[in-house]
Amino acid sequence: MTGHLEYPEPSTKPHRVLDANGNLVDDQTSIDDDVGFLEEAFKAMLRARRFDERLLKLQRQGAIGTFAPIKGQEAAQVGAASTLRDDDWFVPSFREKAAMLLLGVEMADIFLTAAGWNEGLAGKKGDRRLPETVPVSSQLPIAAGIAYAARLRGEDTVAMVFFGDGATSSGDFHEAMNFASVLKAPVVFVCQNNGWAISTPRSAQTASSTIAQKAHAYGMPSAQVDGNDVLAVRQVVEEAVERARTKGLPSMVEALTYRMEVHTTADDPSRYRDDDEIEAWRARDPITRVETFLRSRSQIDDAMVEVLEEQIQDEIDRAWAATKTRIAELEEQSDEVIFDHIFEDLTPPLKRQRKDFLKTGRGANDG
Ligand SMILES: Cc1ncc(C[n+]2csc(CCOP(=O)(O)OP(=O)(O)O)c2C)c(N)n1
Ligand SMILES: [Mg+2]
Repeated sequence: MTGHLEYPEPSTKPHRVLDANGNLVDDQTSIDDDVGFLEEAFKAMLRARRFDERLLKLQRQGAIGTFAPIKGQEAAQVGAASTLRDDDWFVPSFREKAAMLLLGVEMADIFLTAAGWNEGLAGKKGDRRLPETVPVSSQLPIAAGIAYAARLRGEDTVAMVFFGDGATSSGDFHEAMNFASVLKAPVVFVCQNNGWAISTPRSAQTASSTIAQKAHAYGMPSAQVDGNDVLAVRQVVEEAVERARTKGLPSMVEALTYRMEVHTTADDPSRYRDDDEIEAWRARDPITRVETFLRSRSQIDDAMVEVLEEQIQDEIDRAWAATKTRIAELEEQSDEVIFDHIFEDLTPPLKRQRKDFLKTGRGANDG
C-alpha cells in the first residue's frame, strides 16, 4: 500500500493590509482606527532608519565597532514591539535596533554598546529589555525560560523573542519551541525571515516550505505575515501576545522581510546577492509604504516630514555628543571594570583574579 505519506502544509498566504504602493489590499476593510498607529509607526521607523544610517557612518569612520544594520526590517520590528506592555520581556538578537528604540532604549546606550562599552545595554539590573545576543539563537531558550518563570510567579507578562530565518536551523530554536509548548510558556516567537543568513540563502538553509510551519511540529500555532507591512505585523503579533497573556501559551510569527544593507559592517553582500533582488525589495520599502498611505489621507505632508527629519537628526546628534562625553568619563575608570557585568556575585576564581589584578595589574590565570 502507498499513499500514506503527505506533507502537512500550513497556509502560505501571508497576512497583508497595505500593498507595496500603500493601498489597502482589501478595499472592504476599514483601517480608520489604525491611522493614529500608522502615524506613530511611520515616525518610529524613520527614526530607526536614520539612527541606523548614523551608526553605519560612525562605523565607517572608525568611531564604533561592527554592528548589524536594520535597514528594510523596520516594520517587522516596530509592528511586533508595538504590542508589548512596559512589564513584558523583550529578548532581541543582534538586529533589533528599531524595536529597541520603540521600547524606550536610549540611543546613547546603543551608541555606547556599539563603541565597545558594557555600560551601554548590558548590566542594567531589573531591565526587561534584554541586551543584544550575538550567538545565533541562544536567546531563544532564555526567552522560553523567562516566560516560564513569569508564569510560575503568577505574572501575566509575556516574553517576545526575535530571531532570523537562519536561527531556525539551529538546535536552540527547536529546544526553545519544544520547551515553550510542552511547559506552556507565554512566549511570542518572532522570526524575521529576511531570506539570508549572512551569505546563505533561505533555500540552502532549510527544506521547509515556510518557516512558520516549523511551529506545527511543536503543536504551536503560527502565521506568516508581510513583514514590510507594519499594521499587518502588529495585527498578527497582537493575536500571539493576547494568546500568551490570557492563555499562557506560545505562538510563532514569520515576518517576510529583507535586509537592504550589509549583514554586518564586516560583510560585502555584492559577492553573493544580485542588485535585481535588492531593487525588487527597495520597491517594497516598509517606510515608503506607510508614508504613501498617510500622504494619501493627508495625515502628513512635506513640511511635517521635514520637521520630523530635523528633530530626528537633532536627537541623534545630541545622543552621539552625550556618548562621546560618557566615553571620555569611562576611559578614566580603572581596568578593574573588566570584572563587572558578568555575575551578580563573582565566582571564587574570578574573585582571586580580581584581587591579583588589583595588586599586580594582571589577573592570575587560575580558571
Ligand atoms: C552560534 C553562532 N554561529 C555562527 C554565528 C555567525 N553568524 C552571525 S549572524 C549569522 C546568520 C544569522 O542568520 P539569521 O538567523 O537569518 O539572522 P539575520 O542575520 O539574517 O538577521 C551567523 C551564522 C554566530 N553569531 N553564532
Ligand atoms: Mg536571515
